[in-house]
Amino acid sequence: MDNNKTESYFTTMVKSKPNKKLTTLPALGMDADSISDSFRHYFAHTLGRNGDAYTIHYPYKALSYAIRDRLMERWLKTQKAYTEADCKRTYYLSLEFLMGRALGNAMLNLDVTDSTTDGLHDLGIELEEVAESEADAGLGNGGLGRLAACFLDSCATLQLPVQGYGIRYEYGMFRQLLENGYQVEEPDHWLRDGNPWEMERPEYTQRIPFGGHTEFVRDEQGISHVRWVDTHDVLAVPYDIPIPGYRNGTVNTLRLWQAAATDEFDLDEFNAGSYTEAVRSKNSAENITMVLYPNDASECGKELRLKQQYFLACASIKDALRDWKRRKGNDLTGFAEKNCFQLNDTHPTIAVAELMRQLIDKHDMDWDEAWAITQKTMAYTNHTLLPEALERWPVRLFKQLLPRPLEIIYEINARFLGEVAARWPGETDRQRRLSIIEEGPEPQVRMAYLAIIGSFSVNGVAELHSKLLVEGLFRDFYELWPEKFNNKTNGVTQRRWLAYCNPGLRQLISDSIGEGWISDLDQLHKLIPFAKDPEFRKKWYQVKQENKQRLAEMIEPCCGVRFNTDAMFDVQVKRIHEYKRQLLNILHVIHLYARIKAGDTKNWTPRCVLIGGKAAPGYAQAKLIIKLINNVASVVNRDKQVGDLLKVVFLPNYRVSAMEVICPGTDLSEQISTAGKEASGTGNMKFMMNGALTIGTLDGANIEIREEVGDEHFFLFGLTEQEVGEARRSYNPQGIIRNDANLGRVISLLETGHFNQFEPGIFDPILNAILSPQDPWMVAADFTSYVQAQERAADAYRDQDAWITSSILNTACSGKFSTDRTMQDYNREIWQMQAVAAYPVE
Ligand code: 26Q
Repeated sequence: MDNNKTESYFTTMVKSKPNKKLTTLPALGMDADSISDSFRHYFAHTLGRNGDAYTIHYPYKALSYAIRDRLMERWLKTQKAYTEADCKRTYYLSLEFLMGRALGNAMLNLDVTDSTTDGLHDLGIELEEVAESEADAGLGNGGLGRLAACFLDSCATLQLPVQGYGIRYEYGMFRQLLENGYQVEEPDHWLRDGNPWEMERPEYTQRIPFGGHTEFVRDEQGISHVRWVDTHDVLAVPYDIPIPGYRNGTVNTLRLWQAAATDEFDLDEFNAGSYTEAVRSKNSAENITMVLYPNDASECGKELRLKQQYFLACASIKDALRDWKRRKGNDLTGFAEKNCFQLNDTHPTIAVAELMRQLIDKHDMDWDEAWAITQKTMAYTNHTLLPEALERWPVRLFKQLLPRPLEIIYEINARFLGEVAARWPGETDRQRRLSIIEEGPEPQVRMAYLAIIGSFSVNGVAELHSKLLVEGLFRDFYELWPEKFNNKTNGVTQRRWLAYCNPGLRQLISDSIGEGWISDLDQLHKLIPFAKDPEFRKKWYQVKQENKQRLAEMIEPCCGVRFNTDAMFDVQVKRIHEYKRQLLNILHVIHLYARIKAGDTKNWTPRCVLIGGKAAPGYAQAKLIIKLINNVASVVNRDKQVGDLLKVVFLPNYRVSAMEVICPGTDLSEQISTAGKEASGTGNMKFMMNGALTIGTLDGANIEIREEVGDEHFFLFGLTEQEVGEARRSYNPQGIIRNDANLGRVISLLETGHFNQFEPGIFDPILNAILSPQDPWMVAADFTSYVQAQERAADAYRDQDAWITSSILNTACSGKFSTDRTMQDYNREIWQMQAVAAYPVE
């Protein structure tokens, strides 16, 4: 620690000879009796509960501790194995880790689900009820945060020394309620009842500076140094969460930082006699990690968010350097060969400047040496093509909060622009375009540019996305450094997203092809021949029906609507955003309703449409789309003439644990973004893996999904990315409406207020958006082709034999979309680490 004031906050570390006795314990049993014994120990002795009356929370806690103990021994061994192997490590820096629930996942990976079920059963307790009482760890918005969680799972399974660094938000993603069809947000105080999955590690607390100013000082040799002084410091206290690999004895770490006030008083306040004011100011420090920003696609420009970003970057880099010095002493040569920082979007990108600062100001390195290390250790992943989502921070704010990192950014920029000028002499316009600082009345720091300049690798998250990045947003940088740019197509972990969430299908698959697919998803290819087997298809159908039943049972109490499992379950769950076009989906629902009302129901396929997702609290148009979905649902679901031909619901509070029930019970997966806007999508992969067919545009990873499964098992529609660009120039929604009677009928139902009889005019902003020639999302442009694709899907569904065949093939061809493959790609081409086994075999 670079300030002994911090050290006094905690007990000083005891230094003694290595003492093996302290940590050598007999391995804990994994059988039903051992687990039941541990469970009762925690329930009665630690938690002090008795068996006559208790809330479900206590069995949950007792079981979590029992399972955690079994992770702990493996965790210690894994960390020891990494130290002994002296291996290269990667740090995954992310403002979001959307972990969901931990208990079921830990039991699956430790292979104790069956023994635990039995052990608890003997005590008269149902495991399922216990596991259901766990709150989701919702420390993320959506795709990017869940991707980070899947990455950690795969790295532990592949025995890669990857550690996650994130923030321990006191409040995670808000809970979504509906009032009169409108989204209402409620705080998610997920830590209220304690979190058995975290270990506080106060001994690794770091001190994070903010504010103040910089000054030059000369040392005895006359060399000048910069000091960042008069700072207001905040402590970063780490909490570690175990990340178990799949049955391999490896347990990696997710380290989450929580802000705490230093115990130093503000002297001015104190001297002014204001003791209570001085104590109160602890709040402002602790506010830093209070809440996750629920904003998933636009930068918000809030000071507190920038503080969060620096807090994470500074604490994590200090921690990585501390660990290096613990193992290797003060010599930092070789650091770049043994460490890598993967930046999850631009959110932690201030780490580029912060690593430079720590190397130069704290480790006395010269600029060139520090820059060489930085450029060899930083790698950046981009997750968006929307220009409005590219992070920018006002220079003014930066200067106030982070004066020293800002100076370093200026210096990085000056040297970089020098290179640009040398390569393209006289091209001042190019220099202006490439500058990290965007000039204007309010100059801004472009975080993506800092990330590209400071990294040796820049990747997109699906083939199309990576291609569009180098052709568009980052074109100038690609011209300069083509070798930096690469693609890493996203994935999802099949442990959570098939083995754990779909036990019926897991059993059927494993009975047919063995269990190898759980750690080698390409083995699902072995299912292909089974698609021809009528007996197998029948079993596949039965599993799907059971999963649809389970989903229907989740929906009914929340939405008051009963889904008939004979109908096609048509699902779109994801963040609500105009580019994802939930609006197009609901327009199609209105079209189906209009057909029913017109008696046009020959060869009808009954459908149950499920839509779910959260809107950013400040995103009015997205919130209005939720209201429209709910209003349409209440008209459709009440209509006797519609009956079971069509049902529509908006499921409130979509989250990881809801998806675990939704994706196994889905027939048709809606992936309908405007082409070129969805970087990848990962929900699309979860659905495919669970045997849903996709209706989708040529966008993000949809393209690769269709390539893998074959176009006859995918319902394609819509303009391509290139066609979107061309059509935009003369886009005329009114003309399209005149030429498509179906769309005309839908629009007039909206215009006449059919879905808002007592709320006149509320949907005008939606109508205006559809009718505008400037509509960036081109909803009207794709309507006709979408309806046709929906008709193909409906017809296909009526041939159940063919549908099930396609369903099997979707699962069988989903091997590419495992994050195991994604992580192997990252490791081969970016991180270049050796795997390290903690146990020889387990
Ligand atoms: C930025 C600044 C200030 C406040 C919030 C944010 C912010 C937070 C979260 C901006 C963006 C996000 C999340 C983005 C995200 O989830 N992107 C998705 O990433 C997935 C994983 O790569 C892709 O599959 C999706 O296509 C992409 O939309």
